[in-house]
Amino acid sequence: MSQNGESNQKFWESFHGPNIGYIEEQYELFKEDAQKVDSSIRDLFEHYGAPQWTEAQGKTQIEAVSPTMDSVYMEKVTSAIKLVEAIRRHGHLEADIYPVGKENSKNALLDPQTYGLSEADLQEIPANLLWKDAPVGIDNGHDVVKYLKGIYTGTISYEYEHVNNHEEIDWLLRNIESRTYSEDLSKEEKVQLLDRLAHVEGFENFLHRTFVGQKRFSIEGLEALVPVLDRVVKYATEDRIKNVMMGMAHRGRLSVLAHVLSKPVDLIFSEFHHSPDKGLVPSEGSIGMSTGWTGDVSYHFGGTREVKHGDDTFTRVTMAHNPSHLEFVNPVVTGFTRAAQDDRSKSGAPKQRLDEAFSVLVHGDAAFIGEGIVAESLNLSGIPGYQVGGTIHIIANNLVGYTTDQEEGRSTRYASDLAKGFEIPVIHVNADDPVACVAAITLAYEYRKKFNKDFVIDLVGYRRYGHNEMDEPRATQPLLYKAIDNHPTVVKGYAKRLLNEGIIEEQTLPNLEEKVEKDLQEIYNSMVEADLDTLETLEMPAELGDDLSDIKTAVSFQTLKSLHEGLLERPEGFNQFRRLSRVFKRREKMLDDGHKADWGTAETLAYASIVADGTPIRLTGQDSERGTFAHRHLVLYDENTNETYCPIHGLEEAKASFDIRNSPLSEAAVLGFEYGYSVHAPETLVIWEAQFGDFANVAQVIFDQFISSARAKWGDKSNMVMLLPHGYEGQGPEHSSARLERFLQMAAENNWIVANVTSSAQFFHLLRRQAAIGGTELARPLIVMSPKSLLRNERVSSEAKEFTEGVFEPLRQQPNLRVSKKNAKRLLLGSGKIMVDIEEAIDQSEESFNWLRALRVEQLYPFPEKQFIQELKQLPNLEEIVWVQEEPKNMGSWNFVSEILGEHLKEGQSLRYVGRPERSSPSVGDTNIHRVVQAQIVKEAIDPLKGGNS
Ligand SMILES: Cc1ncc(C[n+]2csc(CCOP(=O)(O)OP(=O)(O)O)c2C)c(N)n1
Repeated sequence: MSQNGESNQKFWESFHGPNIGYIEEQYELFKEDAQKVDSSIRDLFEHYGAPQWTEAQGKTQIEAVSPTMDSVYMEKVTSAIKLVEAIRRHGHLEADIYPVGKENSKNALLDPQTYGLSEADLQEIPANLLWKDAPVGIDNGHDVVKYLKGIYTGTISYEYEHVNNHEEIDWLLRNIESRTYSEDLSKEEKVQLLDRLAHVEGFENFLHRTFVGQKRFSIEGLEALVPVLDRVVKYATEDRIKNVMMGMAHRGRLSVLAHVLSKPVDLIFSEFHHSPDKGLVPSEGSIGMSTGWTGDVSYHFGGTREVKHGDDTFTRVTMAHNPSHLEFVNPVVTGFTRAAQDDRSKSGAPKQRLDEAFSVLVHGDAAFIGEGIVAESLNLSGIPGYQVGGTIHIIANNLVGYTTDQEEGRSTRYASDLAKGFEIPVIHVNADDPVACVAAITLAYEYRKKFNKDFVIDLVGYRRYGHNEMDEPRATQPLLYKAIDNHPTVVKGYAKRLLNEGIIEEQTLPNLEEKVEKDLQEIYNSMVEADLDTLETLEMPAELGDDLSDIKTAVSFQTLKSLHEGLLERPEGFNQFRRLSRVFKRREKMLDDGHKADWGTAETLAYASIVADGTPIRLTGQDSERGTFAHRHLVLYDENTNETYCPIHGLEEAKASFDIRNSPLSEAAVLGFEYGYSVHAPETLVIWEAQFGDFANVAQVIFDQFISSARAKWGDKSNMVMLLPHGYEGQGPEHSSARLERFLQMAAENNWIVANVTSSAQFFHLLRRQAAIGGTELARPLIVMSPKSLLRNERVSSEAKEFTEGVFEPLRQQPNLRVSKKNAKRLLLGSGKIMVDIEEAIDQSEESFNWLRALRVEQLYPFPEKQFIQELKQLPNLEEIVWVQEEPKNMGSWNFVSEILGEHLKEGQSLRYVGRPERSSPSVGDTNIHRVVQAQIVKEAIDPLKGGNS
């Protein structure tokens, strides 16, 4: 109910005699049951409170008037209120948002006749009955309808009815209807806007003429995107926000890089010059120049720009490098943003500072609604571990997706409709009206600043050329392109408007165009000799060749013990779940003589020691706080209060933050986010854990386009860790394999490490080594085939001295074989759980195995070839090398290792595979069959009689 009694009274006083009775009747009904009155009348009572003339004036006037007249008039008022609401809600249906190719027709929802209202009816109704904030000069219902239609059906239109927060709706309504952010640009600003647009158009024209037949995915038809992004940078700079993180696809990227990111145009020219004639190349692939050594095409590169504040501070604008795969950059950019916002310098959870950074994402209209990663990414926007205080989304809507029309591309009215489910306000704005576009971004910026929520601007323009400049769109969109061919460019249209307003002269635009062209030509001419012909070939950084064996990862017993004890302490009064207490009780002795530390303990100690070294950690994944297999328990719940406690936060020794989060049920967006976080926070050890390893394939694009190749393409470094539970345990085709083969197939140029380790100490050292390379040239990601049943297997537990003395061993001895090297006839090699199964079988066997030597390949990539050769040298009587694996032959490591192993065979020696045959599905479904097959593999691997393939 309104707080302002005086204005309430004024409102009710605007009702005239006959209506008072009607209102009173309605109010009596309302008091009985609010649902008994029409919703629009109910709104009035809820908003303005009880009618305030009730006692004083009411009765006498009612008697004087016929009740029929009351209700007729009130019906009109109610209808008019409905019409006004319809304009707010459905105004976009008639809005002038399409520059060309489409037009909104009159809509019945916005027609007074639909509500039984004539112009005269509307004129009879006082304005403030329909709109309490009606500005001066808006006197009656007819004025209100006209005015609001001007606001909601012009070149800018709004959708915010799906937002369920009253404060937000109220803010939006007030600011939209009072045109708070519909700036009246000054004369000077208008001319500046024209100048900017002329530069954008001139730049595109120059590229078009100079680099004939090359793809550039021109911005033309959506030129207003540049001044819109200019505004974002301006506002962020004024607010001294340290980072603006941008992400966008190919469309208009070069113009944005040149104008918003200030990428030198000569650099862009040079990249074009080095590209082959892509008319002959069907895909978007080509060689360009970059900070990586294999490079990428020019319209995938990002850039950074620093805008000074006048002192020694600045706003850094970053455009993320982008793969061709549309929209997958979105979570990567928000990951950058969160990394910039989080203060990780102290123990405990990081402190998020929203004013450090925010994200702006530019989307394609077809891609925004079509690609599922968009929904996944929007779902992160309100989740505590992932929210970034609101992202501004701009849909660069050019009506067509490649050659696909909207009707073929979506089931929704607008490309932006997906955003509505996330209660994100939407503006549709006509890209031919640059002033409206500036107003749209201003409102979006202010909304984000106030509510820290996402905002979508659907920037509706067109595409002057085909999908790229060599595509002929007239073959697929003939009518649209007839219209586009006859449609003036935005700069021409805007210049005409300024000419009509008397702001510029006839010659202003031609002069401007000539100058832009001349300047670009001069830059081009001046660089032809010097720069255009020098193609720099880049090499992989030498540091990536380092095998990381010099990194010390052991921790002194004293430190380890102290951390261990600290981890087992609980805050005063914390009621730990009783059954869990038994788990922690068991852990108490694990570092003592004669005891061993299990996987969960070793992992926790690794994290504890890493934060004690001053390196922050962020660990996320589905159910990662507890751990899918309930081994981790790094977030504990008080049995009585639900309060949580993370033992790592309680450590006195911790010098950096530790963040652990259960992620939403997403792989692609969450992995993209974590990857982005790790690139932007190189000093942090970022870990993503898949629920089961095979679900990682839902994030395949992030592995292919970012994690495996971003450094070679773009120079982006990451040391992030991916824990992918893997192992054949009879759980069927979808819970067995993390598709190890795919990671090995993509392994090259030390792009990542692929490991499958079989002791808790090995895991401890591996994690610590990974933390140590963060932020250095040595950095590279780590893929771990992590355990499931081994988490509870005594055989993988390690003694304290393995933590205090050891290092990570890429190649490891099978523990329970004591063969003399001279006698060894068979060298059995394998990786991961199968080697533990074999260890068990050897223990249970009567056989002496004095002919068998076995090694575990704990790091599959880079393959520990040096150590392997060393080993071979000591086996003079070797007859065969056997590779054993539990994955089918066409999967797992066989295809990868067979080539390496084969190269080292000496005369008379053979290489043999033991494992499952080639299969289309990773495993059988029946547990019993699994057991039989698994046992056969183990048996054959250690069978003294040589055999063929199992
Ligand atoms: C994941 C993915 N699928 C398909 C493509 C091929 N492709 C590149 S652009 C494009 C059309 C995109 O349309 P829209 O999102 O409207 O952006 P526009 O190119 O029109 O600016 C397609 C299908 C791609 N790059 N990425």
